[in-house]
Amino acid sequence: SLKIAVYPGSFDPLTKGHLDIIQRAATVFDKLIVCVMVNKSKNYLFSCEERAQLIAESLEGLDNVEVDTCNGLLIDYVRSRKTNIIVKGLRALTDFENEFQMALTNKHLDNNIETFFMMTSNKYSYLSSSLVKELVKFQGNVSDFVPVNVEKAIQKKYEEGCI
Ligand code: COD
Repeated sequence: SLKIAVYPGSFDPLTKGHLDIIQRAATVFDKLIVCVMVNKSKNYLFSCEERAQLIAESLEGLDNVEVDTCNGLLIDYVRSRKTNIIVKGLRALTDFENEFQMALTNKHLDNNIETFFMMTSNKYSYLSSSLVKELVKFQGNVSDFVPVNVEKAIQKKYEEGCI
């Protein structure tokens, strides 16, 4: 049977670190669904639709990757896509604690759920969406950290006074 995996996140906005996980996970699973979701502890710069649009624009050549949005519970979404596989990325120790808590909570809610962690690539290990937003706020160059379409979109947010 086809192995379908869900890669959930805030993606506010997509970085080259996220993209690296997407590209690598797409070679491991038959189909990868990138799902833009809500993390209650975050305030978002981009709307859910904007975040999904920026991801979709960055997926050129990745034919087995789909983008979706959901504002519900992750495990409900995963089940609705007829799979039990979640993919997450891991950067430093700081990610571990959070991801550990979420993976075990999801497992408790549905024992059938399996979370797979992919180690960040060394060159993106320090990269985060919040770092990118901070750089743009002070007009630092983020072209090494985000795809070109994201760079344009975030610069526009700056010009609109949102950052
Ligand atoms: N290299 C590798 N991986 C990276 C990098 C990088 N440079 N940057 C980020 N990642 C990974 C993160 O570790 C994470 O796995 C993923 O990419 C997405 O990261 P973010 O920061 O965009 O997304 P988060 O952490 O805010 O996403 C949290 C969710 C939205 C998935 C979570 O809150 C959730 O599941 N929400 C839905 C409601 C729900 O079910 N809540 C209960 C959860 S137990």
